[in-house]
Amino acid sequence: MNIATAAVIVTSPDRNFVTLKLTTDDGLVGWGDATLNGRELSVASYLTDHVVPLLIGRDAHRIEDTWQFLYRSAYWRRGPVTMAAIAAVDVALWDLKAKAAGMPLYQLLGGASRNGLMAYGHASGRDQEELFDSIRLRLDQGFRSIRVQTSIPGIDAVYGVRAPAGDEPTRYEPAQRSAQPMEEDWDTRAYLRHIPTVFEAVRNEFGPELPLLHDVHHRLTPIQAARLGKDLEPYDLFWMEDCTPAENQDALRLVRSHTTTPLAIGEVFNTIWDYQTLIKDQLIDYVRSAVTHTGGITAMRKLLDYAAQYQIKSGIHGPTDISPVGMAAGLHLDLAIHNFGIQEYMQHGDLTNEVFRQTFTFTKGYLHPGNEPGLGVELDEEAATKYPYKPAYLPYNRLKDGTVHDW
Ligand code: GCO
Ligand code: MG
Repeated sequence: MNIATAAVIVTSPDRNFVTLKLTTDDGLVGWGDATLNGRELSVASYLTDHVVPLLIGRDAHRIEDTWQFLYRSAYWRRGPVTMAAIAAVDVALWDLKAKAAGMPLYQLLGGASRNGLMAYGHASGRDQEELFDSIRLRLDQGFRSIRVQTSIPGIDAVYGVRAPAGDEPTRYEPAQRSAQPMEEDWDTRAYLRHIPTVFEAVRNEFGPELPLLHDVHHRLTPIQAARLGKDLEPYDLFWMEDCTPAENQDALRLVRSHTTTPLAIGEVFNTIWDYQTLIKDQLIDYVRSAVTHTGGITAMRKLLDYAAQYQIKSGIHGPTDISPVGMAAGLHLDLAIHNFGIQEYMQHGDLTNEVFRQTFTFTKGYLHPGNEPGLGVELDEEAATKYPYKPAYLPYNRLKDGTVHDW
């Protein structure tokens, strides 16, 4: 089973996606997700210019060897572009191997460790009424865990809050199709004052059972994050996510020593090394990496097995900028590992679902990758050509005095 062709497909149904298609000499097709939000064409070029020529003629069964070859032979290791490119190759090879075996991928990873994967949905609102409506909508859709984000009085646009009324009420898409990133504003003191009042209101309305999550999106210093974690303790969060910018792993030591609110981190990490201190010193509770951005199934399996030794669980990143191919890869891994925690499920739009034909299911709050051989996702190339690439950027933040802050 040698690789005969490798092609990179860029398509923009509801948003931009980069997909790698590998074809073997015996006619099997494997898919890998290489989407890096706002920097899509860099990964497409990395693959087309530097990886595709190396793949032709290689034995598609040699997944570990191909991973090591791509990681080590580049000399320049790590980084989101490199690791997304390696991930795409790795996931496409796992798709091929599972198709060759006639099994869903999770079977090759050791088989199911559970019946389904608890997923959390996103709720947000510009005020309490909108937020409560949004939570009710997610509950009606079957979600049993909810991420809560709200507007902050005094701040015009806040991460995670859906577009103004008139748009589809549940759709939140962080990247905007435009030539320049949108500018948003930020005020940490206003945020720290407001958020605990939101969770108090949500608990009072929806009761003590519902798992609630919150994404801080890298906005705080360690001492600010420690305070927020403490202030949120009465509301029993499932996790507080990305509370500080992720580069400094030791920052979490200070947060950890002040609060029992569980901590999740890592959607912008791309290797196991970004977690080394966090895991061995048990500074976090959940690993937020995406298969797509962390070197694929091969690397994520090692990362999550390492985390398991320290009772740290998975919380795989599942926003809309992970394509259905990347999403399915995460679901197969989630089902197989022992230390599954929760899976983010942001739900793709109709156009995306037209381009990527999927077999994973969402029933009563639980995801399942399905039982088709491989990943269970096929890209419809004809449909993909209808949606050419459109430049889109994530927003960025400035403080009131104009200083650039973390988005
Ligand atoms: C999440 C994330 C996303 C990111 C986006 C950036 O927790 O789902 O924070 O919404 O902002 O994936 O590309
Ligand atoms: Mg996040």
